[in-house]
Amino acid sequence: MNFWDKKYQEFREKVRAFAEERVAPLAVEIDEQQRFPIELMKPLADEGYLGMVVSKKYGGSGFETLEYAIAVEEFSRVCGSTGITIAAHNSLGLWPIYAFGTEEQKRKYLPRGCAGELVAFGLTEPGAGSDAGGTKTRAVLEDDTWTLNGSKCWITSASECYAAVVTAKTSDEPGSRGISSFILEKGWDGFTPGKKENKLGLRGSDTAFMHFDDVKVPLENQLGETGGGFKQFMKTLDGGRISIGAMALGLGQGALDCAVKYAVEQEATGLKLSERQGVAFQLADMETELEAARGLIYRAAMMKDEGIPYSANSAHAKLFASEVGTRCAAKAIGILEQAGARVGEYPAERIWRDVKLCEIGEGTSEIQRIVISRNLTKRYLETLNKS
Ligand code: COS
Repeated sequence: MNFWDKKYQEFREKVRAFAEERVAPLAVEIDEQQRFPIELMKPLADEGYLGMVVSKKYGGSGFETLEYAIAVEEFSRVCGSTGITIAAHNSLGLWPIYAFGTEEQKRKYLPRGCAGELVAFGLTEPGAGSDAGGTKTRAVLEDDTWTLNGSKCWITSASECYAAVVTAKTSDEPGSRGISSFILEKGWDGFTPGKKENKLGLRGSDTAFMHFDDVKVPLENQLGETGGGFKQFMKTLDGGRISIGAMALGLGQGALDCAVKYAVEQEATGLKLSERQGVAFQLADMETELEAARGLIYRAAMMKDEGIPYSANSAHAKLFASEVGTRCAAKAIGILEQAGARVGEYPAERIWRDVKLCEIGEGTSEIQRIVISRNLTKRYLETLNKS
């Protein structure tokens, strides 16, 4: 598998054409209005973009992770809000059901999800963000029914989803050990979306609280074994981080494309901006860093599909790409000067607001550094033990 194969180039062209035609025209409006573009869900699903990580057996489009990363990159290049909606639904909503669900759960929930009804992922809580083991949402089992109480926050598609996978504490074992996970359906008594976030960026995506008030969850909706929820969600985030890296890469590429166009079109004192070294060198640095990020993301994607442990690799990809994306957006605004500072005129300012959130969502840059450094020391200690 080589990511420069014609197959992937053709796939990218196909996604780009769809993204330019159907998504790009909405990007400014949904950002300004903070409007979730519900009308895009069916066309996206019809093209297979809302079931990318699921096999055809369960209604998905069965793409490779590399193709999925390319798609998220291309959608994010024109609209970060659409990028996060696709990424969160595929990686965080569908994937845990696909990876850990029973046959019945897969048959029940995946086809609807792949057909365009969103699935959300409820991990973060007001008091448990980076410390995911600090979950306070509680589930108590009685007569084959769990009763859930608590709240989740910063949940992508919390208001728009039809189902959600969520974690809750099911025993008093300390930290991560007593956490289990569940599939909940919208419309169940006591399961309600809460206040919508007024976000810096990704304003056309739906981010809100989720509340559980004595929600009755049948035993058959428990996902995986009791006490296994934390590890499931960590594995889910390992995959999700590839797609957040791809989002940041697409946003950074959008910033570079915007800066190159401006630098070629604008002249100052008889020279095109692109002919001035101060600008040209910045463009060169942007492309170099984006290519390096692309390599990390595609490598992690290929490792996932090959079954090679990739936890640290997806953290490398997410950490590097999100910080590169932010640098590229800031440079693009600098190159555009006043035009870059005017809201809504060029995409650079929107990209800068959107891509900053890639440094935070699905684990902050500091969390990625924890994941990477723990893997590093673990590998070193394993080498010592072998020698
Ligand atoms: N895959 C499989 N298992 C994993 C894992 C992974 N990626 N990461 C951790 N585990 C396991 C550990 O091996 C450990 O297992 P044992 O108890 O059997 O030894 C268990 O899970 C607990 O792990 P750890 O001790 O590392 O947990 P910590 O509480 O120290 O937390 C971090 C680890 C900080 C990495 C975790 O809380 C985290 O990722 N936080 C960020 C959460 C996040 O990204 N939130 C964004 C939400 S989505 S917008």
